[in-house]
Amino acid sequence: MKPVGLILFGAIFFAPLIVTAQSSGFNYDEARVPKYTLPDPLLAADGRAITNSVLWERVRRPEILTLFEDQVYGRAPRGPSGLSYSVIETDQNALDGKATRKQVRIQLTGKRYGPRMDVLIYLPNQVKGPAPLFVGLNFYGNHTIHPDPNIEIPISWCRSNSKAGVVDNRATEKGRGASATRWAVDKILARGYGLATIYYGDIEPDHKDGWKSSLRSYHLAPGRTQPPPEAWGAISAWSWGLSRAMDYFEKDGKIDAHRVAVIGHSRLGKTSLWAGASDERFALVISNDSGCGGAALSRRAFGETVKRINTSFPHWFNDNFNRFNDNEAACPVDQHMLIALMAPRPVYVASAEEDKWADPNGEFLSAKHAGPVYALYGKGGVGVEKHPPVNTPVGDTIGYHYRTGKHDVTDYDWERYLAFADRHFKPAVKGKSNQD
Ligand code: GTR
Repeated sequence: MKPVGLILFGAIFFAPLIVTAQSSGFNYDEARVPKYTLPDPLLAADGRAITNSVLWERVRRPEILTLFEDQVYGRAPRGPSGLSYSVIETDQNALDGKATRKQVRIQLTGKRYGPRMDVLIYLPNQVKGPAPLFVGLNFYGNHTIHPDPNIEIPISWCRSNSKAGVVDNRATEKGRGASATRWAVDKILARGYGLATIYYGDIEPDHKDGWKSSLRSYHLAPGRTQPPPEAWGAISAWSWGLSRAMDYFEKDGKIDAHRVAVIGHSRLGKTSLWAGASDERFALVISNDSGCGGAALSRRAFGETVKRINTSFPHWFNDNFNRFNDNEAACPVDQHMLIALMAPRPVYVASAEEDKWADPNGEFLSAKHAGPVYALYGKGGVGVEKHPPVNTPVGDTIGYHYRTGKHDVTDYDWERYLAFADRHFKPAVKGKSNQD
């Protein structure tokens, strides 16, 4: 097969920095998207055409994964050989008896000291067997996702945000429930799913020197004072933390570790995608408004660009990714190949109309161009050629929607994710699917 040679023409909840729906000096005009050619996910480095799922899994998938490790997110170390954790709190009668709450402390080095993260878990009491689960990182502490007064408040560094109750870079009581609109806890439980969340700053504080106090510093080779250019960046560290949560889920008999969906918003959507790509135990992957370095095609340079993201957030990706500043075409991968790494698992990409910074069309096109890899498994992709209208979900094993409104996670998004999970997971409690 010949290279496809696709020629194409082509803020926020308490966001940390001012994330605007549009920033000046960046392109928001579809007519000004540069011409670009996407690398072909089905063409191996040695020129071989990848024509079936065996070749994909043996040859091309490992190649693409390695490219993303080396050039974009960085190579993460293996997890610790033994998982060191303790259940620090549990209540079988939480949320008016609807849920069992567990708070589990995981030591990230595998030893009894050093960096640790707290996992908050709600499991639906009406489900008798192991429950399927959504897991996602949060921005300001587990206590922000629900007003439940028993949720532990993190002790790790937090980005300034008075609305989220952060004082002097520490979380406080005032933050309880501050981001509850983004976590449809009641809906999730009523539909028979559990929910687990972790404060991402427990894994690594989100600033350029955050790695020095995080587990990344525990993995520096002797004699080194900086991670090497291909080493893991913060996104990779955060997704590594999600994998450690998965290590725990595999040990908890009340959780169905084969039906865990990983979800994330914005930078944490970039993280959920990388977690799903690098750890195939995640059975379903959701990207909510993840944008540049997440679902959006970098080559479109629409809204946030590679140069801009590497400049604003030099710690998110590995140092090699800087090579593609103003030079996206030189990158051997683009983000449709990241989506393709989920195949044949279900993956959902969501965009919002007012979130131009994240390039909704670029997010859609990534989802669409991952389709040929899903086709190797006989699975349907987004199922449409053109970007769908607002509030019109599409897709089979690759789901996509374009919601009205801003950069956020809303009940509308959760309704779609629950319907998608219902379709692919067949949970114990039947929900009315709003998508079918
Ligand atoms: C912005 C960044 C986006 C997105 C967002 C967020 O400042 O430009 O890529 O990640 O932050 O995470 O809220």
